[in-house]
Amino acid sequence: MNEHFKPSSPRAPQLSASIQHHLKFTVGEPAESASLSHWRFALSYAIRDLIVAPWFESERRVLAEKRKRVYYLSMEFLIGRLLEDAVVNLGLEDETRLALEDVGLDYADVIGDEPDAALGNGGLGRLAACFLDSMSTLGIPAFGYGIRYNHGLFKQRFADGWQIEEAEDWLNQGHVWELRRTQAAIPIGFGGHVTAGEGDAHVWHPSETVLASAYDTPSPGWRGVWVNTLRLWSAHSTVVFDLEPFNRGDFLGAAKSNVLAETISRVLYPDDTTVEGKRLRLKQEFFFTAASLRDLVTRFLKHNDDLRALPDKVAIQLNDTHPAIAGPELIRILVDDHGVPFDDALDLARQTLHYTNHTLMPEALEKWPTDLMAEILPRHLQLIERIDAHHSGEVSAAGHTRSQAAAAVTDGVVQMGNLAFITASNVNGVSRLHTDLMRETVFAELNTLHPGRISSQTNGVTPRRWLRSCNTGLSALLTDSIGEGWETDLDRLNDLKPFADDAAFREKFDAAKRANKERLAAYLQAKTGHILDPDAMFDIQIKRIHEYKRQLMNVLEAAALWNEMRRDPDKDWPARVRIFGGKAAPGYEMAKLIIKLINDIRQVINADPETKGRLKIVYPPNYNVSMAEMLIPAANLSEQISTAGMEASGTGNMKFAMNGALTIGTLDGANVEMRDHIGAENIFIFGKTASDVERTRAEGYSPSAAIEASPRLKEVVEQIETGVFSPDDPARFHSLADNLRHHDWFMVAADFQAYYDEQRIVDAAWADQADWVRRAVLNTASMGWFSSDRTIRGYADEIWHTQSAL
Ligand code: 26Q
Repeated sequence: MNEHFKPSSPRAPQLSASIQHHLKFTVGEPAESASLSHWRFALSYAIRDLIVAPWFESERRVLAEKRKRVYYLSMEFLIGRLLEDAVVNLGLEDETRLALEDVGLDYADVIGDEPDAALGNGGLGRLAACFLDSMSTLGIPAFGYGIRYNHGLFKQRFADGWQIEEAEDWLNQGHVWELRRTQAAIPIGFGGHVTAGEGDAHVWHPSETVLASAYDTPSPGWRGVWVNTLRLWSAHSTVVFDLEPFNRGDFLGAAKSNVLAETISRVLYPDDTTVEGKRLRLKQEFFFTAASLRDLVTRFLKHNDDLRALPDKVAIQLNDTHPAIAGPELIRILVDDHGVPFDDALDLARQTLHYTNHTLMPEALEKWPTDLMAEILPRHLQLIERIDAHHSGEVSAAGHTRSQAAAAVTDGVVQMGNLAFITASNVNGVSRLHTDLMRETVFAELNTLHPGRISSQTNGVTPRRWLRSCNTGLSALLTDSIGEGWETDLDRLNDLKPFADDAAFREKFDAAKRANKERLAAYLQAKTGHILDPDAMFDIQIKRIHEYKRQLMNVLEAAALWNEMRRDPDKDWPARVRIFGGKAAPGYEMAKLIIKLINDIRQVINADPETKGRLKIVYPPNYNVSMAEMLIPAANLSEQISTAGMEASGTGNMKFAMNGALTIGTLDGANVEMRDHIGAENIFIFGKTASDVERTRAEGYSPSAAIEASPRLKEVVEQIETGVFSPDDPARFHSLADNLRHHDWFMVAADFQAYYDEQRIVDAAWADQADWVRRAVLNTASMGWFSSDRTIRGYADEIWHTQSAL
């Protein structure tokens, strides 16, 4: 077949006409002078038009059928680009390609022109985005609620190998997908005082009020049949403009109230571990949670008259504790605004709210000082104390006692995890291991007091974006071999298993991988100047930079391998490219130092003629969702090497395996369940288990002894200490090396040798290419269970008790 031949579609001319129409009347640009961005806007409007009718129809159906709705409250929605998602979900790729070709444009260029909406830090935010896609695809009526940050996650660049953060500006050209809802502005108060009212009711007199205005983005499911809404809140001043100071010539003073109010939704907190002791963060949390609850209660009351029916029509999922003020706020709405007695209000809130925990790390569990709470949310602090007292009473009445470890308020601090647990009917972990550990550690006592409240919902990822869109070559091969429909029924990938032994199929599978690697090599060459050999093994670790994720162990192993290659240059070393991607929280000094170390080691290794062509390190700056979509399909090896017990689930691990990468990893998070599905023989597992880690710590772990026991590690640590990788500043990494020798909380030294040895097993496996590809096929074939559709069905059946409207 002529490769330029494309089947014509009756919809192509219509789409072309619509694009032309929008270019002229919505964008306001003549075709002759239109830039790539102008065309991208025109195409986006044309596609958006096609979503409107099913969007209205979905809403109409929910109301007509009086369906229960899910409200997913999340501080983060890491949605990335939306145009390709919409085109692919609507099934309009061929038509779009043709329409763009008509005006001399390339589909990938136009798609690639859209800035990422980086309204999240990492896994938790991306999970929320995958869940939106799955809820829409499954036809589960839902709203996502979050914040419309003016500036999403910072842009990362490297200056001499150090991370530099710059403000991100995704709204700069305007955002095509959102619609501002001026009717839906909600006043949100802060501070002030409380006076007693009738019965349990009180009156809160805030000292400050800001307006929350709603921006709606449609979220179309597969084939655009069902469309849910992502509603993001933006903060504005209640005062239009302060004319009085302006007229006096005090221009700064005149702008003040607007600036202060808008600060609330200005930036995303670039932190995924440590609790920022900042009042602004607490204000952000309350701002979007309160706006969302008032919005959904108003919607409920439009169609129902009895608030006691709330749990029948509404399920609220709290994405971590960030929106956990929802408990007290919902109770406040019921008690203070609607006269519901406190005990009934607590009951209703509990039946409506559900809480997902994403971390066990003590420093990442949110805690708010009660004096800060009293200052910003005085009524909520009263309610939290009352909720806590009520809970304590319940526990005693049942013949138990409750220690401070299970209280919502202790020693002048509000424990948001405990508060969320106490005010929710279901609390879930995000993988089996994580859920088990939750039951044994952070929530051990609350779990005994409320057996059955904790459930496990292992994460998943949307196969539409993370397979169908980002890997068109493999997707076409899948459809050719197992037929259509796998995009919404990912268990069908199982049908691929017999093909693993079919050499002709393996060749095609490998050709798809090879094409993805070539595409990535071209992209990385343009971005970093590095020339990559697509025949080399692409070994990738992409995620936030954190000590527990152990990018340090990865780069130390690369350095140890380099030493070994120089010692034994005649050995048949396989060619590898080690690719890193990820950002460090700006205040996280050790993570930033690890970035610098990776870049310093990269420079030394890449400059060595002796290992040239065999080992190369690449670290493209500003890793984001779009870069992930390019990297993941091109990976041969996926690095999932966290200290066991610390990665709640991981979701990148799933994306890689689905796209036919083999995993080297620890028995942590969802890796454990991946091994169960993939089979231990098709995944490279090494190192300490979660219980080994616990035992080693209890016995008194000595990192210096571990370093002594591994000559290869010892050599690398000494090289770092003597400035082999930082000749301009030999002391640069002394703090890092000291930490490794004397603390090493994340057990890099303890696992190093096992990791090194496992990497040599990977080398040997790579040498047998046919068998490697066979295992890669089996990885893809085994990953059906990790679709976020399966996860959402779990939430719908076991937590929300909602049904598909389809
Ligand atoms: C809290 C307080 C103040 C400022 C920031 C934060 C904050 C922000 C983001 C705390 C945590 C986060 C993000 C956490 C996160 O992404 N967790 C990841 O969630 C994924 C989805 O469940 C899991 O797969 C990962 O294992 C988990 O690390």
